[in-house]
Amino acid sequence: MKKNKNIKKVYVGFAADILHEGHINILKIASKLGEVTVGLLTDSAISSYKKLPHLNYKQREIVLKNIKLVKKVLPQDSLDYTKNLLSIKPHYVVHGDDWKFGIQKKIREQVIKTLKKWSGKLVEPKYTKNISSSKIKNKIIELGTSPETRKSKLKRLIDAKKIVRIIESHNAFTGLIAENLKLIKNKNFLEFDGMWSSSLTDSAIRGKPDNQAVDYSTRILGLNEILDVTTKPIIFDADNGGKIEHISYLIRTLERVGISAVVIEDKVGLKRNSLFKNQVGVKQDSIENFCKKLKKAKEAKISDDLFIIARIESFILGKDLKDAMRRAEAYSQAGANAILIHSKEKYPNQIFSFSKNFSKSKFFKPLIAVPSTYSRTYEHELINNGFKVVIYANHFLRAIHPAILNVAKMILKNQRSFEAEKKISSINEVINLI
Ligand code: SPV
Ligand code: MG
Repeated sequence: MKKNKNIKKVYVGFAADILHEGHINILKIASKLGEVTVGLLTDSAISSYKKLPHLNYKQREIVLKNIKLVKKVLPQDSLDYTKNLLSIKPHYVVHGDDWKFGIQKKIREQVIKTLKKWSGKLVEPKYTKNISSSKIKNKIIELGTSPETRKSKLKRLIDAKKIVRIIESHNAFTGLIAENLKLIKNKNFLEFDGMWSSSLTDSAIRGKPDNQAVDYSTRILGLNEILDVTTKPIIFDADNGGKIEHISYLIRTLERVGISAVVIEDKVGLKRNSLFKNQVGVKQDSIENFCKKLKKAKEAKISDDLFIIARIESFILGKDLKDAMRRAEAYSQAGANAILIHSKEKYPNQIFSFSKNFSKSKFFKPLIAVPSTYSRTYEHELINNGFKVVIYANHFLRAIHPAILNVAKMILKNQRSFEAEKKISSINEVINLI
């Protein structure tokens, strides 16, 4: 059958995570103008300006393809419409008039400019009031999340984002800050993507050294309080995973509560924090033994969504790139889903030479950096050097420490708390956080 040349082409850009009557209204208007192609934003396009969608691209595509008002669904891999518009050359683009302001204003201007090239038109129906995906999503956040949904988020973020930004959280209060803080900088939406459950800060808040004196059960009790009030994914620092005979129980417990990733480091014996200057007496595991541990951990997990992350301590213990590479390839073959390459140098040269080498390996896995000592390093440098996850491993604890000391000194010195008022949040601010 010949294609009817008089049928007009209509383009609609959608994230379409939670479809509501506002979307249907747009589609009805669009389908009256001609055949509708939906440019469906990919997960990575969406996460460039707001949270990862609840439904992944494939799930959203299925829903849209089965709506009779829609003729075709195509991926739109950036917020900018230009690439798709140039290839389709639609007669019309339809979008709610809400994008005249805010973060999408520039995108709209670019659409108008592009459409001009073939005299295409922008049609902007009035925005449907009191309904938006963001409002529905906030309601969902109030309801919380399920372990399954939370667990799968890290893997999805790694697939969708240039870099996944993780911050240490050692209690529910800091968890809430990681969960809720959002910033717009140069029209970019910025937030933390998830939380790091650190052995160092979990020990420090209990007044104990980071040598596994605080056992897993105690740490998981604290973790539960964070899980109660947040929805973002959590990476658990499991030190060396404990005894090989016990590791499957740890993995199962963590998976059951909805942890997204477990980091296991290749050290043996009494644990000492990796950032300690003196690492005398600290031993690295043999490759063979550590691979056995990784395999056990892999066998214990139920779903592919849970990441087992192998942490390489070669650079911490003064060993060279060759050693780190040998381990990375072996750990990857043993089933690690990602590699955390640790370093306590002031500059990232060590980990960058590692990533350069490892990226050429057929056993390459996503890389994780912990820039505690090389804190001058920007996230864009990590991205350019092949890193997928950055963990700010202890910063909330280090933020609290000087603040508390300072206020404690002020109260002691002045023998009243008035002077400290300007250094602390108001009671209202604290109440409103919760
Ligand atoms: C932690 O935060 O407990 C870590 C990272 O394991 S480090 O302190 O650098 O060892
Ligand atoms: Mg640790």
